[in-house]
Amino acid sequence: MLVVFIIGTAGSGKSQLTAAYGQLLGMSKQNVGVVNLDPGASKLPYSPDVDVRDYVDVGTVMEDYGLGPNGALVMASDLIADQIEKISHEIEELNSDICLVDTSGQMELFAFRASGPYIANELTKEPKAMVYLFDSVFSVNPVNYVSNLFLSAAVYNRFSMPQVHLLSKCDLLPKEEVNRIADWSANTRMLEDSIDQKLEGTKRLLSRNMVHAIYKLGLRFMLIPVSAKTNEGMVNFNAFLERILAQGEKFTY
Ligand SMILES: Nc1nc2c(ncn2[C@@H]2O[C@H](COP(=O)(O)OP(=O)(O)OP(=O)(O)O)[C@@H](O)[C@H]2O)c(=O)[nH]1
Ligand SMILES: [Mg+2]
Repeated sequence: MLVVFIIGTAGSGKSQLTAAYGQLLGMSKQNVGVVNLDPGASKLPYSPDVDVRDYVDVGTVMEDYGLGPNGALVMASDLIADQIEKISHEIEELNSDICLVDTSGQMELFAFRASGPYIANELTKEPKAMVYLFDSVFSVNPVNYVSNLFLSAAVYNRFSMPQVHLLSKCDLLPKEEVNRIADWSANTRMLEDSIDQKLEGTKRLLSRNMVHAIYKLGLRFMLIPVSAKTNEGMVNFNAFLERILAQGEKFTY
């Protein structure tokens, strides 16, 4: 079994991608398991085989501990970590070829608290990969794009797992914009040109230096445009994931 975590900033399309990719894999006769790891999810576009909401209820946590919604989500993440053995057992019982794990709406809950990497490690000893989403509309502005680069690098640093990068919701942008953003990931010079054209003053200087820092660290990747709505790019994404995993090498950066 291979376990694929879907991660990204709030609203970047994690749940829709989980649903669409799960469906696509199902059509190719693969045995797919889908796990919801987001305790705060209200409605999901798929029916999860394993659901952390069966273990932790955010509403109850708010009441029991006298917390607001965000504090309750933080607490919920820690409570999930306490239940990891049972959740892990449920996942094993699925006996799937591939298991898709939809993560918390608020990325920092999963990525930047101690419980996230703990959960990811303990959930399964099977091979794992991380799929990091760049929201298309958000990524049009080079400042946002560069900030997201840093976030994705921070996630890589936290989890040290093979990491694939997708440009999600690509149906929302004209083709030229999508290609331009994809080009930024392939060619730093192009990103620098856009920064010079679109940004001024401190933002330009800072963005340039941030790109250099990432470049110097050797943290590089290709963004694959995908849409969970039209399924554009999904086959490409699947092939990429398969190829890299088959080679058993790190496919990030
Ligand atoms: N046009 C378009 N809209 C999308 C796509 N994927 C997601 N959306 C929309 O973007 C919004 C957020 O999608 P979700 O899949 O819920 O995103 P998420 O990252 O799971 O969100 P949270 O878990 O709340 O952080 C919803 O309104 C979706 O309908 C896509 O590929 N194309
Ligand atoms: Mg979601």
